[in-house]
Amino acid sequence: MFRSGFVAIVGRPNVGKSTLLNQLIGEKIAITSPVAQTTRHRIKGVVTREKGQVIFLDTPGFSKPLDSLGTLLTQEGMAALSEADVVVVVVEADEEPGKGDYWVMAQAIQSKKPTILVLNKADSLKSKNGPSIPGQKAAYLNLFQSIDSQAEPETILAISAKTGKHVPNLLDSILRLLPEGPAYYPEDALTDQRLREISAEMIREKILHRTLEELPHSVAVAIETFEEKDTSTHIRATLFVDQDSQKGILIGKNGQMIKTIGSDARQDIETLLGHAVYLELTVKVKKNWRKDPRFLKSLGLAPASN
Ligand SMILES: Nc1nc2c(ncn2[C@@H]2O[C@H](COP(=O)(O)OP(=O)(O)OP(=O)(O)O)[C@@H](O)[C@H]2O)c(=O)[nH]1
Ligand SMILES: [Mg+2]
Repeated sequence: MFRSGFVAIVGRPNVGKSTLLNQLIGEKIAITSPVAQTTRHRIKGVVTREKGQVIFLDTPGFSKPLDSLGTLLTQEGMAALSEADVVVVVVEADEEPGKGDYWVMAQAIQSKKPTILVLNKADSLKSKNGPSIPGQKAAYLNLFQSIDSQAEPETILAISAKTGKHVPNLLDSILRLLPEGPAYYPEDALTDQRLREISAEMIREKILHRTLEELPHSVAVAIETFEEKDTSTHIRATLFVDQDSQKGILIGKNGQMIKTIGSDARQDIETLLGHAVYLELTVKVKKNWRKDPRFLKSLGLAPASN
């Protein structure tokens, strides 16, 4: 029997959802960073095995919305829950259960979909005096059942999205829960994102990595041109920041920061496209872009529609 369906990966920001998606797919299609709210769109990743096809929906971390962007991010998570056949709630094995996890679990329980509880980052649990895996599993299960004593996750798994440990077990558990169905995507499909969208995301990832403290969420990336030639691709992108002072940070002394970001991003995009990339970056100020629904829409960050 061939099984197929949609699986929403949800959790608070920074728990490792996108890292998990990449590990499941076996390629980097989603950007990751230590900064919360890295993911801004729902991203589909497709895994096809002999037993079935799973379409994963990576979502922005659920958090209390503070502006239009924050509201959009939470809506993306809710929309993914409503589309899903199975829900994977990701929490951090090396952290105590908290309010954010409670909120995400409550949304999953409310969806009434079969739910798998995944304790990620099990690799960073230090064995000696800190919490143990069984202890953490019990603590998170407790939190889950404090919301609804009748509710129960189908499975609880401790994994490492980073190293891949126990990720195949997760995939097996998911496949068992999916209904019989056809392959919705070709066998070799990995994602529904276009290359220009992934490229924009890779530029954003490098900005997050290089300007961690200074520019957490102030940058939006717009691809102006994306010209694929025989042996190379030419990309021009505009980086929008919120304030004049951020423009300086992003450009850096003698243009060093923007040069480094460009060179990091170019390498990743070359790996993605398999040939040479010419990348030209321009920085512009667009005040309060995160509160501007029309601008968000122009970036493809429109409210989720089904
Ligand atoms: N040690 C360890 N670190 C991990 C693991 N998975 C993810 N991380 C790290 O956790 C941070 C956040 O990872 P992301 O995959 O971006 O997290 P996310 O849940 O997608 O975050 P948002 O998109 O902001 O909601 C990154 O620095 C990852 O390298 C893991 O299994 N072990
Ligand atoms: Mg993410």
